[in-house]
Amino acid sequence: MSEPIKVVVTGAAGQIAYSLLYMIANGDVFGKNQKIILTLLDIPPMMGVLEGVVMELSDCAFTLLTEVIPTTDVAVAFKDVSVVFLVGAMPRREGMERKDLLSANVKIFKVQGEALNTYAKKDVKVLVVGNPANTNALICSHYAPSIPKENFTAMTRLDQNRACAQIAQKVGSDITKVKNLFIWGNHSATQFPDCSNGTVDGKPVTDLVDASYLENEFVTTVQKRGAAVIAARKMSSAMSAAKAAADHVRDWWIGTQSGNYVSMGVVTPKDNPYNVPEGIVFSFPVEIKNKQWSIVPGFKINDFARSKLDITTKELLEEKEEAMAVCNA
Ligand code: NAX
Repeated sequence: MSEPIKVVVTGAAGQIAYSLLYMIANGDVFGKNQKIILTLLDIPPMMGVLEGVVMELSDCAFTLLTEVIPTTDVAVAFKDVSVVFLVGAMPRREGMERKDLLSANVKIFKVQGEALNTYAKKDVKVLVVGNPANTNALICSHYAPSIPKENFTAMTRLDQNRACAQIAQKVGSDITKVKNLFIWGNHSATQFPDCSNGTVDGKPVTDLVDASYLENEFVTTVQKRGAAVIAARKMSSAMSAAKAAADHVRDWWIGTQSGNYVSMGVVTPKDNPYNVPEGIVFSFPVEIKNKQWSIVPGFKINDFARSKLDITTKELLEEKEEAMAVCNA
């Protein structure tokens, strides 16, 4: 059994955390041999609810949990932390687009970036789930200059999982046979879910499903899936978001399998293989070895795909500008 690691979940009294905490404490993310000190950060009005979550974690009798620390203090939460799930933010409600949330939420991620800079381990791994996730991750990293930019990522794994589920249903396949569907760009309605490199049981998706479905209905279904869940449930995706956060961090911690890549929002490096502008958080196909991600080069980007990448890039550049203006105000 390894030494315990400190893991923080923010928004710990919220609905995504309610599913996510179970997965972390049960060993689904860091493995069944990794003990965990679980720190739960939320805001003062939620402390009563959080107390109930702490009781339930206790009542689950998880063998891997060495300690559970509920707090409202970022200094307590982030001190010597190894892994952070930044979930806490104002959620999107019916009829709201993610842009509406930007100015409220970006300030939270500025404060949390500064706190991570001061208190966290320098090799801390940070996953941003709270929306607008890509731009929040960028702001968080910007205000934590002592931590490498590679250590901040944004979640597009839910979109990837949604894309895989749509294709599995379309061709009548077991989901485990669907590989290498990627999400490019922003976790928003401009994201580009891309099947052009995907396979089902080793066969190209493009040979199994007609191009017009892949370029139209498939793209919009994945782009608008979050809104569809809100319309049906009157609340945003929670169980599926928690599962995706667990998938994202498990792959970051343990590594991806050879030839089976995953989508992650990462701070774009200068010379990235897909000519995306430097310094935005953009979702690419990545592989992960020794807890380091790298963008997988060489996937074909046809004219249709390039036009989609350009749209989502434009949105991310605009969000960045807006977010920096809010932070500098
Ligand atoms: P909830 O409203 O259920 O929970 C959010 C929690 O965050 C609340 O308990 C709230 O008190 C807390 N919070 C607010 N400000 C905080 C702060 N400064 N520090 C710590 N905690 C704070 O929302 P939930 O459904 O759990 O969603 C959380 C976030 O995930 C939202 O921003 C939502 O939009 C986003 N999502 C992101 C997804 C993605 O794929 N990247 C998909 C699902 C989800 O929509």
